[in-house]
Amino acid sequence: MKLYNWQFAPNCRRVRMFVLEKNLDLPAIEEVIGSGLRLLPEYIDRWPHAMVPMLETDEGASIGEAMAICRYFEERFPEPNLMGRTAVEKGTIEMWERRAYDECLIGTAEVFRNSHPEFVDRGLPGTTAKVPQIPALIERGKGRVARYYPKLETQLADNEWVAGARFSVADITTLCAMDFAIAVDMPIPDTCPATRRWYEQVNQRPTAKQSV
Ligand SMILES: N[C@@H](CCC(=O)N[C@@H](CS)C(=O)NCC(=O)O)C(=O)O
Repeated sequence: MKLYNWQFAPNCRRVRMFVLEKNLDLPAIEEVIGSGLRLLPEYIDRWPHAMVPMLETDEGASIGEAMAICRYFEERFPEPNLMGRTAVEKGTIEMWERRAYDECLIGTAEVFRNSHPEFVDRGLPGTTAKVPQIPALIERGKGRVARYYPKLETQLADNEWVAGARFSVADITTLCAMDFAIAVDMPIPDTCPATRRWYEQVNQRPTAKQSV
């Protein structure tokens, strides 16, 4: 088993933290990022989807998409459960996981990719075609993250963890997305005390540091 990885990338951290929360050793890691924050050409030849993370399984399958890789581990190693047991729990966890990804992680990625000098003509991942940066997306991404924080705050004011009473993959994606937002200068607002309480709590888990 091998994980094709970019250590800084929030989507790769989602997988690393998930595996560590399963009390598993990380798979062999191959770092596939080269100079200029570009994926190595030999990796793109191997995986034309041109994104990380990607897991090569013991069965010889190649699985991309962080949540698909997490699903693979959840099915193979069901305990501890991180994706829900009942229908309601599964739906609720997926809902909050997806919100963290769409609104916080993608919102931040829009800010990062459309402003960073290494991403000129690389406005989107997943292709070697030239995709120009669009400066207007910086403000749009900031607005998306700014609107996400109060939604999460409302949820965390009434719940210990992102999807309810117990830790789940929704907390993992939320932490990875939020640390990306913080790194891109979109910290937790002062108006979000429950989110700050959660952030401190989730950071006490050993996997929060081990996955960085
Ligand atoms: N939907 C994918 C997104 C993966 C993605 O965007 N990966 C980024 C790193 S976080 C990437 O591969 N970037 C390569 C590049 O920028 O060239 C997932 O959830 O895994």
